[in-house]
Parts: sequence; structure tokens; C-alpha cells
Amino acid sequence: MTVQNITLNWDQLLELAQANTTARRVRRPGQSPSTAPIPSSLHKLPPDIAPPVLLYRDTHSWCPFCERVWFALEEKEIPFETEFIDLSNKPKWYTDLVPTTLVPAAKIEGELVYESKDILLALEERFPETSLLPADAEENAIARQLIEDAETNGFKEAAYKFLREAADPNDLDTLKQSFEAKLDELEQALSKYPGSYFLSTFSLVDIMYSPHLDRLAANLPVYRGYHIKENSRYPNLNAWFAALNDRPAYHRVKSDEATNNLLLRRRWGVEPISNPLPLDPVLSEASQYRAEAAERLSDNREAAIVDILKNSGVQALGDISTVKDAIEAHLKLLATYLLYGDKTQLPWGRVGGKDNLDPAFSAIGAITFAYLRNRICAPRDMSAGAATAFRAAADKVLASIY
Ligand SMILES: N[C@@H](CCC(=O)N[C@@H](CS)C(=O)NCC(=O)O)C(=O)O
Repeated sequence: MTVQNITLNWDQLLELAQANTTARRVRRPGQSPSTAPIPSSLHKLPPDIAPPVLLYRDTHSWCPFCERVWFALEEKEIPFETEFIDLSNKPKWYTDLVPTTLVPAAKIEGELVYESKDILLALEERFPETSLLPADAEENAIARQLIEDAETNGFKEAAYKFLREAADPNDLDTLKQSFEAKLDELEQALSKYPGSYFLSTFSLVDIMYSPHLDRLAANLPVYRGYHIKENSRYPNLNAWFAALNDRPAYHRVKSDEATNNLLLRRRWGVEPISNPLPLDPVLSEASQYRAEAAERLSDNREAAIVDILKNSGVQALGDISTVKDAIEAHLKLLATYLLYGDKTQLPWGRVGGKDNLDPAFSAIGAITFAYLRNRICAPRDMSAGAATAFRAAADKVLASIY
């Protein structure tokens, strides 16, 4: 059976995908982003009650400081609403509202709080039930100090200097040493309590560091040839990453390595020294992530097609309805392949076979896959695991159509 011979329509593909994943998003037609995650605790509220927290965050879910707040809201199981702020064109009402004009900001039961650290502490104050600060008074004081330190100890600055600053090789070595000295401090701090976290339990201290350490662990190998993960100098940090990986809330809010790597180049212009798209083979093949990727593609295909038509350059290859049909046929092929995996054979040739006489048809498919593979962004469009599975499947189908 080849994947082209499975002729499910979009509704059938969506139904099959939804039978294999519980992940869902809301559609936001005509808006950016075109879909948004559903906070996992929203269902706890009666339909006519407004959530107690409104989070203002960046449209593309790239901001590490917003990720901190989102992580805490998910861990604490607080129902919340999100207002997306376009950072390239901040609305006046937002810059009037928030003195720093930065994201994140939040309204907690109507009261405005800004600065990620202050939002985290305010959430603890208002919602003490699922606490992310230790109950023990002494440890609680240490936690508060570590939270302050995370903002002032120079770790972030040393790390991003090493990562982003164009420098000659000698400078780079000095920047690396300063970064390692700071990372050694975190490695030490992680040895103070039994268990893998900064304190005796998971806490706001872990949340303060996780978005930054995640980005660095993805970016440094590709842009500086430097590894935090699997580096024997940092056993505690590696145990910490492994412990985070067991937390469902973390998987809802984190981005994948490819998103982080593509973003660094786009946003900061840093040149990679190796492949920015390494794809974890386990995540790539995991059936629940393949189903989530297929669900996203089937449910959000209309917005995807509009985006591909507008931004990939594919329009040059024919009249709009022919191009649109070719995009759609290839997207269906990808959704089917995501769902059926190795139970099917890929086309290994032009889609549509000899009957398809339009030579542009497969070219449109190739552009569609190449564009989407780089365009998908986690967790804006789908979870990190689903984004990895999506990119891996797009690569495989792309390789098969010529
Ligand atoms: N110290 C702030 C930093 C927030 C921050 O830098 N946000 C960035 C996005 S990652 C931002 O709003 N940038 C928009 C701008 O600079 O205009 C916090 O912790 O909340």
C-alpha cells in the first residue's frame, strides 16, 4: 500500500488523528497566531466564569520570560486567558498599560503585574494551593534568594554573550570560560538538596532557569560546538534536564531544538556551524506526536494553505487554483503519512504518477514541504514533540517525491 492510495478526506484524517491524540487547540481565524493552546485547567471553570488570570504574551511564543509564567500557570493548574501581543507592532493600549512595555504582563484578578519574576511571586501569593515555593521557612527564604539571584547573578548575560557575540576566536575562548564559570555555579547550586531540582522539590527556581537553559542547550552545540547535555562536567544539570522532562506542564510550554535554532539565526543573525535542524529520532517516530502533528495539519490546513500561498514563493509556479490544489494534495499526503507511518510506502516519484502531466505539481509539493519544515514553530503551532515529528515526516515525504 502506498500513501497515495489511501484516499481519506480531511474530515476522515482529522477524525483518525483525534482518535490518537488528546492534544487540541483553538482556531483563531484571521489572527496571529492562527491557533492557540488551550490551558489545561480551563475546563475546571463553569462556562460563564472568566478565568482569574489574563496573560499578555508574545504572538509567536518565543519569549523565555513569558514561558516562565506559562510554565507556572500550567504547574499550578490555574485557568487563564491569553492576549497575544505583536512585539513588532505593539498596540498603544498595551504600551499605555504596561510601564516597561515588555511582555509578559498579567492581570491577576484584575490587578496588573509585570516582570516575569514579579508575576511568578504574585501568582504564589494569590494561589498558594499548589505551591511552587517550599513550605519550610528556611528553605522558603533560600528559594526567594535564588529567584533574585537568577536575575542578578550574570548567568544569562555570560551565556548570551558567548552564544551571540560575533568575536574572533580568542575572544570566544574568554567568553566561553566566563560562561563555564557561571554554569559551574549552577551545577554547584544543584548539589545542595537531595533530588534533581534546585531545592528539595520542583519550584519557581527551576522555572526561572528552564527557558534559558533549554534554549542554550539547543543553540550552543549548533552555533558554538559546545554541549551542556551529555557533558560530564555537568552531571547535576543533566539530571535536572531529565527531571524536567518528566513534567507534563514542561512539555506543554517548551519549544523544540529546531525552533530554537532557526530562531537564533533569524532573530539574532548568528551563523550556525552545524546543522540547525537535528531531529531527535525517538520524538520523530513517537505515534502520539505524529498524531498530534496530523491533527494540527488537518484542523488548521486552511490557514496553512493561505500562509504557504502568500509566503513560500510557490505562487510563481502556476495559476492560483492549480497551485492551491497541488499544495492541498501534498498536505494530505503528509497528514496520511504521519498517521500511517511505516505501514505505508512513500511515493518515490512524482505524486499522481504518469497521469499527472503538470511538471510543476511535484515542485509545488517540494516547496510546500521545505517551507513548512522551517516554518513550524513550537509551542506556537504544536507541542515540541509534535513539531519534531512533523519536520521529520516532511523531510521524508520531500525526499520521496522526486
Ligand atoms: N525582565 C523582563 C524581561 C522581559 C523581556 O525582555 N521581554 C521581551 C521579549 S523576550 C520583550 O518584551 N521585548 C519587546 C521589546 O523589547 O520591545 C521580564 O522578566 O519580564
